[in-house]
Amino acid sequence: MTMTIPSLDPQSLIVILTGAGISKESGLDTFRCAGGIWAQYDLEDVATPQGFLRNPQLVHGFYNGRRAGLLDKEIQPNAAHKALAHLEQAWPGGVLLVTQNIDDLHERGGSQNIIHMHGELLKIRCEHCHTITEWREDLGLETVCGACQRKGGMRPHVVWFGEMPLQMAEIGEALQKCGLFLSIGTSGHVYPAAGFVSDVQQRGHGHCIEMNLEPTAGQSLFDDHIYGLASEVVPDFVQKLLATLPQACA
Ligand code: BJW
Repeated sequence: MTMTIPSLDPQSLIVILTGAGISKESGLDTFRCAGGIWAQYDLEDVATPQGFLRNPQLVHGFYNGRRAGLLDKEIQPNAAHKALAHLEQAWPGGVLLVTQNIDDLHERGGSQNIIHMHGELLKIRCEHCHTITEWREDLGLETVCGACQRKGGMRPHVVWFGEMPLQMAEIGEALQKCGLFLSIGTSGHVYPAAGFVSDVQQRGHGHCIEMNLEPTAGQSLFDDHIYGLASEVVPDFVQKLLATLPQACA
């Protein structure tokens, strides 16, 4: 496969948006692919505040299952997660990784500068006192908040439809100044993440590349496209991008 490598000032910031596709080869389901999560569950039931009010047990069961799945020993970061961590260590201008994923595979792959804009599966939040707690067990209506000692108010620390994604100001600032925007393994159906490419393009500079198994709905907004498995195209791209650095940086 031929791959266009942009000529990029080594001091420019790289912003990377990732979605469920990057974790697919680690064994986690995507949402909208055939047989994916939304083929098994109605998103209105499990990924909206209204669904949680209607049937909290169903929502807790949904996230308890996914949390247990994530903690399975078989689920490990793949070559794409690791390559992005390597890029973060080696790129002089800095890398901000914005993930829509609630798994912790980027952290386990070695990335440090991460924003989980849709929250984290291994954290829970108290709706009474808003304390966020790391959590690796099942969660339920009986779970007591370790901070305020009340029960019945604990929920997964995730962002459902209709809720505001996290750290939007920081993301917006980075999108305003990045030299390269990479979108990896996301279908581009969910906003505001799907609009990040337009935010970069509206500035009139900043190169945008889509990496996915196949063209997405927003493909025409990107300057370049790299199609293939994330575990193959991402390490290849990172290696080639780092090879453009002057010797003193590399
Ligand atoms: C591979 C691969 C491999 C596979 N290698 N690739 C009408 C118009 C516009 C917007 C709206 C509207 N009505 C409502 C809205 C807003 C709404 C929205 O976008 N709805 C759309 C459905 C229309 N958005 C919201 O409500 C958000 N909040 C919000 O907008 O607040 C107001 C606001 C205003 C202004 C500024 C800022 C905010 C909140 C969205 C919350 C989304 N939550 C979820 C659940 C989180 C917790 C959980 O995980 O359970 O987030 S939904 C789900 O979708 C999850 C994901 O993060 C998100 C994105 O999915 P993703 O990652 O793209 O996965 P897939 O499955 O769709 O795609 C996978 C891709 O990988 C595919 O393309 C494959 O080809 C590819 N792939 N294998 C490479 N091996």
